[in-house]
Amino acid sequence: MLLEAIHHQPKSHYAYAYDRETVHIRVRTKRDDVDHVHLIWGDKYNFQPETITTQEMKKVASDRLFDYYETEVKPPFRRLAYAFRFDKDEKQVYYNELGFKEGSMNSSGIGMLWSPSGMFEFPFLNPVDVNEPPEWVKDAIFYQIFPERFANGDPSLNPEGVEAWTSDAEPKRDNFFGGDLQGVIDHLDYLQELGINAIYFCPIFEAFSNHKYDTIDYMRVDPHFGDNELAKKMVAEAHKRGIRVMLDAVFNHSGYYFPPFQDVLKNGEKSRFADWFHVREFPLKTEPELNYDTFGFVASMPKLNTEHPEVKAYLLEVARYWIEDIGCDGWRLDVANEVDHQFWREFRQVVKKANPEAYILGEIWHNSNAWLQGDQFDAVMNYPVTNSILDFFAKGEIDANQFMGRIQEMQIAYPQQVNEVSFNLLDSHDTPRLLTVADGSKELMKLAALFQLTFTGTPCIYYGDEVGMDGDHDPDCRKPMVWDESDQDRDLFTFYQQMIQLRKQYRALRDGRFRFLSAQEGTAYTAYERSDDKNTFIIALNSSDENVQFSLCDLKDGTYERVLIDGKKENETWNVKDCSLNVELAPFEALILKNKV
Ligand code: ARE
Repeated sequence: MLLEAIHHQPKSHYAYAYDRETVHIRVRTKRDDVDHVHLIWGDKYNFQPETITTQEMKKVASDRLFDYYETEVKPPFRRLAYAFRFDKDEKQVYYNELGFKEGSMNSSGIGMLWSPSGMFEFPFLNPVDVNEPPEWVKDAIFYQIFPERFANGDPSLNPEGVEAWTSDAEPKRDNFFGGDLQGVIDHLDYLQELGINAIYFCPIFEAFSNHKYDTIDYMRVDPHFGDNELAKKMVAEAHKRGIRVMLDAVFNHSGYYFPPFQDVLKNGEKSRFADWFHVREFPLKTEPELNYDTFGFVASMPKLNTEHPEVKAYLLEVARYWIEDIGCDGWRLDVANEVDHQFWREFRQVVKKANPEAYILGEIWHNSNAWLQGDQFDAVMNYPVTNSILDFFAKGEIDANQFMGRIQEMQIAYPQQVNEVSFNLLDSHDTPRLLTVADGSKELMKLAALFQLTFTGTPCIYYGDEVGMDGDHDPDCRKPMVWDESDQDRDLFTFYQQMIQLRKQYRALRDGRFRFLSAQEGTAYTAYERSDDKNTFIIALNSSDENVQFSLCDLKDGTYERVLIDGKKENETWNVKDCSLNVELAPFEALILKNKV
């Protein structure tokens, strides 16, 4: 047993409150190194041999190097003292805060270990500290809209020099096509037909550029998009159709034409806004290098000093206004990891007070645990999962075993309630489109989307993917939406519609348990199970261009029916006997089986 590989950290994603009565405990071991792991737990004020419970932990994830075990406990007095026991062959090793001890519980020496002061502790489960993301997000299927490119509903608002909305239009860094909020309202029925029930809007506030990440006025809808009244109407119209609305908060930096920044440019040190930004010396200059902080090295995006009380008060009022007065359901936070944690803690208080059900989503491309402890964000844009899905299904760069490792590594990286509302996207306005990443292969695109739509977490579809739009890196991924049905891929639309419908119909596909059933080294096929108390789905996906045959084991016996998606016509029945099933898949085939009830 490699003790050096064993890891546990109290009060972290290894030991956290899942809800107001349940604590999840996890521990890591070297991969394939132990036979069993047990959690030994009791009340920290009554930790006696007679009162402690020993319960087996379940192996829930494995990556290349490690296995991860998990169990849940509902401590009657909301507090815990605990230790672990690892079994391998005849050997037993105990592990608590004092370290490791070999032997049986009664053997000499172990007694020492059992003083409560040596145990790991979960000191108290205080309800206010429980990370409780809004329930609705588990059921949400988001659709991302880049407002300048979705639909032009009011040409009278067009910016000067607007270009024609054609299927071969070429998006550039600085050209405009005239998309607006009326255009969105006009197409809410389309979105309803597709089945999505939440929209993520890229910024809609007044700004200079076509992407609007360079805000001029945070309290005002961009005049080329409409006005605040129209935004309110749009939100109400969306709500009528059961669609929630999330806006983009660009609080890390303002735009160049943000009046306080203009004032600093003009008045330098004497400006009453001089401390609103991070200026190293006055007057401001951009050559030979910037003497103020910005987003990246973009001179037109000066970084806001979110520690400054006035800046804070201003931005927190913005946060409140769009939720409380306009009725929006959440915020996506731009460049979230470069803004101070303290600001986000206060932001959360304000937003949740305005609407306790609001969703707070950080834009962070990396492991984000520091923001996901319940005091800042509900979730982050789950780019590590995006990249794993793309690398396996769309690019074929990793095998099933590496795919499983990377997916499970992310699942174990966060508390489970965070995974349940993680924002799982396959592309966005910042990346090439899914179809382009899949090198134009619709079959591979469908497999990636199928995984996304049957996986734990909240899926988001980038506008136009559902009708076969392609596009490379920004700005190419921001083409005007294809509205002419004859130019739309209707087969793809139907596929998305069916998958969305399926996810909406079965809770097991949203927040049910997820486990891999097949993920062999060197293979380009995988299988997994989603299940809850009622339904069990077995899903097998072949992203290779060959017929494949494999067997699955450790399944629930019974009769399963094939779920008919993607043009499959025949009704098929499958039997799982002795917990196993043989599967044969044609090239790029997807098989979804559901237990017959
Ligand atoms: C424009 C051009 C780019 C050019 C850039 C620099 O389009 O091609 O490289 O200028 O001059 C917005 C616009 C962009 C615009 C940018 C600057 O949408 O079109 O780029 O402003 O004017 C990192 C950040 C992450 C950020 C991405 C882009 O961590 O927060 O970079 N994403 C948000 C938005 C963007 C937005 C901004 C930030 C600025 O979603 O749309 O850009 O408000 C790795 C790293 C990540 C990195 C990621 C992507 O994985 O780990 O940290 O994200 O790559 O680069």
